[in-house]
Amino acid sequence: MTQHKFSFGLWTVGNVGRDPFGEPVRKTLSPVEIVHLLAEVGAWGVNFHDNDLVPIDASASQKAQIVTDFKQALKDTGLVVPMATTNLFGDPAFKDGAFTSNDPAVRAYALQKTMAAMDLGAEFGAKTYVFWGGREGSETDASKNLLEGLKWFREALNFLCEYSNAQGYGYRFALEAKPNEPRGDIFLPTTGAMLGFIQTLDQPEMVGVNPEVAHETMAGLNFTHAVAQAIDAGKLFHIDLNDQNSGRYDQDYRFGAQNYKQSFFLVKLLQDAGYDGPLHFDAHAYRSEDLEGVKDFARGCMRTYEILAEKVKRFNADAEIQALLAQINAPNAEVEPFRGAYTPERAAALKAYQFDRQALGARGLGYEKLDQLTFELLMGAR
Ligand code: 3MF
Ligand code: MG
Ligand code: MG
Ligand code: MG
Repeated sequence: MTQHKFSFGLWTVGNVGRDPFGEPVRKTLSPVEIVHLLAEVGAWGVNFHDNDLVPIDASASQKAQIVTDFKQALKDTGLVVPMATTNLFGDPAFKDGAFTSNDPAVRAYALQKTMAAMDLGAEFGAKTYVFWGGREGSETDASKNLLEGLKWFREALNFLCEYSNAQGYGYRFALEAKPNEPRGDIFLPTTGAMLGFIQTLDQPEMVGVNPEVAHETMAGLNFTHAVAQAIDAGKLFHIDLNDQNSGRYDQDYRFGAQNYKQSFFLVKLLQDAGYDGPLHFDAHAYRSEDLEGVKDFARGCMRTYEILAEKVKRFNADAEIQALLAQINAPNAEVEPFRGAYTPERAAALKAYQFDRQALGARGLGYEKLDQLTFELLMGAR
């Protein structure tokens, strides 16, 4: 279990099972209890929002005690804190957003709260700082100047990049998109939108993304494709793994609980690309579970990733699958000269070449067979 950097947020295994229609079904665990639970199930790291660790109205002395106890728990268990983040969505002050609230005092408070949370994360050695926009968005666009909103969000991130550097924290920022919740409409709702936005920042090299399976999936998008775009851009700084049915509420299921095949392709992408950052499970146990069920949930997330990583190895070593892929991707010497950067000669040669269009369209691609072999491999039938 230690080969991968598996981490969980305090809010994940600590989830008490409250939902919009029902009260908590599990008792609140303290941060120290959660660290010990995570150590017991074999996790590597623990992440937190500022207020998962330190309640929003804690006094300075309460905070100092909490920090001391948490540090001791980390020391006792060997768990690390790879990532920290800010809760900019729970408090009523953020009902109209944080960095994009129309109220300049809320925007200033959001900056202040984030600096304090960055200080807290840095105390525990966190190197990734996540920004999930939460309530950055609107219900009615009558209420928002959308261009101002984007400008305010940019100003906040530019400010915080400078703050991180000035403090010597060495953070990399990871922006997390989520399309369907909790506002009526959310700004920058997809990983692709975040990637576009990052290029407009003062220090784009400091900022990447933290995509989450459930978030792209709930919008009916292919999450693995979003992650591929992030990897291609050199921007996959962190990842939130879980599972989700398309078109449903925010389910945050155990990784791999629903979409086995899609989870496999995601793990394959990560493994083949050599992603070696944290694998964070942003998920929680079914509401039906007690504390033992929470441990089953956490172990299940990690074990499913391990099993799928093993399946990736088998897929990459499977002679029949690899022969089929080699055939599908066979080079074609005749068109080889047309590949590469533009030159006037290459363009002229390509324009003059006669393609057999009918033959191109007539060729069967063998994807049915490939997909069936993939299914059989995943089911343990080969
Ligand atoms: C919401 C989320 C968030 C973010 C977190 C920052 C509560 O659906 O996914 O989890 O991941 O705020 O990482
Ligand atoms: Mg989420
Ligand atoms: Mg959620
Ligand atoms: Mg998340």
